[in-house]
Amino acid sequence: MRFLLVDPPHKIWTILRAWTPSPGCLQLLAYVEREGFDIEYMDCTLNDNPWGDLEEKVRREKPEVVGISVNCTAFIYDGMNAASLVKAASPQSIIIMGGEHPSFVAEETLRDCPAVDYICVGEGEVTLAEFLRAVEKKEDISKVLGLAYLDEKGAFCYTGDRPFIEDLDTLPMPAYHMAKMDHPFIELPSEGPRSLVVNFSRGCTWDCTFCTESAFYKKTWRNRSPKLIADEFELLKEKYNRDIFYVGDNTFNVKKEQGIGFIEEMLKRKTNQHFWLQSRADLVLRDEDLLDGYREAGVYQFMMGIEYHADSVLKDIKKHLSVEQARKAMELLRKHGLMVMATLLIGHWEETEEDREAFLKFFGKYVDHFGLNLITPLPGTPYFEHMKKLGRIEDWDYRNYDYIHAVMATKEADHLEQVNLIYKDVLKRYYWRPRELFKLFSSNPILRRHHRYYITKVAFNIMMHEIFGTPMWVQPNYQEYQDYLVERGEALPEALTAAAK
Ligand code: B12
Ligand code: SF4
Repeated sequence: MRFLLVDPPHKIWTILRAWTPSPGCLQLLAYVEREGFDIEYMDCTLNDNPWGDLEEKVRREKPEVVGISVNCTAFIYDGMNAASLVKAASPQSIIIMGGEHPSFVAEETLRDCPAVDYICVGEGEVTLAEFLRAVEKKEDISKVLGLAYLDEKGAFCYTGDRPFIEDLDTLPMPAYHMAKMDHPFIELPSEGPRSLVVNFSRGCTWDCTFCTESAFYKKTWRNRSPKLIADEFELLKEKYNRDIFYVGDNTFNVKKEQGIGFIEEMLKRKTNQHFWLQSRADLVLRDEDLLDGYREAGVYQFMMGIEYHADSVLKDIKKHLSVEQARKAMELLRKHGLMVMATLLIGHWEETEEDREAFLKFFGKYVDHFGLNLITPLPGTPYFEHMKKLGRIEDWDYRNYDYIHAVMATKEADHLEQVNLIYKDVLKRYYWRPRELFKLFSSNPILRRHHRYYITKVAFNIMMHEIFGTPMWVQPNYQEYQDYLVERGEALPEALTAAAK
């Protein structure tokens, strides 16, 4: 039984310009490898000829099962195109897709992309292993929990919820040995070539209306123990020379003990690694006594979803935070020598120019890094359902659901293009303040590096694009799927060309 897990070809985000092997894929691979399956991994974004290499590999090897991973809504068409291409190259291969977005909209995805045979709904490890076993032994697949599919008559079937894995420590070490860890794309350019994205915990116990993480894990949180986290960091240092990490856990320290354990382990191991963690302002306040410990253990930055400078908006999105708490947490972090990255949401329905002025004034004072986003109705969230009901969603092209393209207008700016201009304007007004420009010469090397990267690469690229129409940055090997189909020349089955998204 041969299984190929595919992370489809994606366009790397212009702002981060970062790529990383998906922690979810590496975890799935490690799990099914331990279960004894013959597996392979293809992170197509890294291939010189992403679509061509995928087609060629599948045509040649005809794996029995091909898994396709889609973790962002904005990536769903890449996943569907990859599924169509795989099906055309090897019609007998069974295709199973997984990840947050297809889990939330399983029926829509199956109907939109007939090449997808099954969708794994929710956490993937156990479902995938049971699914592969059932295919191998030709057993009844409808008995495997967590699967969605269309039956012969086209009716939507769901086998039922797969319970969450109780103890994440029972999972094996992610399969870094299967990733192209020395590929030059694998880094966060703002953090340097020895950086990487990792993920240890799953979920969050809050319920902010726009958040997929809390919806996907049904408001639960499970963590990996600090000892295993430290083992993973040690491996990444020793074997892969990585020492700067963006820890993708949405809320690293839901429990205080997680922070205590992490600090103790990292201080004990003395690996001299550096971490950018994510948390909430109220948890930073709760854990004030740990902040020095975090810094000594290598943490240099906390990213917090502070979102907005007005309590009314925080209440609307159910942030369960006050602006005052946010302000105190930002001050506290800086007092303890930790940098503040605030992720922020603009583009609210009632928002006015005066609000944005106040927004810039407030955040301009307290943040080291400005994570500006447009509030986006991601399928699966209560916010999506609410906006859909109100008829406010104007753009249904999921490619634009990446937090930097407007898909909804506001009361004041009634065209999406106006909202896009507002977004760019706020970004510009923030970055071109003297205070930000001084950061280019900061004595803090990490802050200096970040700002040099954002201003000289990202902001400059956007400015040149706007003034002279020079192209926006895109990774050198990027190819649109449609262009691949055209370039490929030889006729493809009509169904495949018609299915191209
Ligand atoms: C790593 C990561 C990235 C990497 C992408 C790496 C990659 N190869 O895909 C980078 C840094 C490039 C990235 C970028 C973006 N990201 Co990102 N990212 C993450 C992060 C931190 C971790 C994902 C992960 O591995 N999670 C852990 C694993 C366990 O979960 P999982 O991936 O869901 O996988 C499980 C299941 O879904 C399932 N599964 C998944 N695939 C498959 C496949 C099969 C066959 C099966 C059976 C099962 C299965 O099984 C897995 C194990 O249980 C998450 C946040 C988070 N904590 O999840 C955000 C997250 C996925 N990103 C998000 C977003 C929006 C983005 C961006 C589009 C914009 C932004 N503001 O950041 C950008 C731009 C993308 C681009 N064009 O570059 C959102 C997605 C929300 C959504 N529905 O769209 C998330 C959830 C963050 C958030 N809370 O908002 N990201
Ligand atoms: S605190 Fe963050 S991770 Fe938790 S529900 Fe809110 S936005 Fe999601």
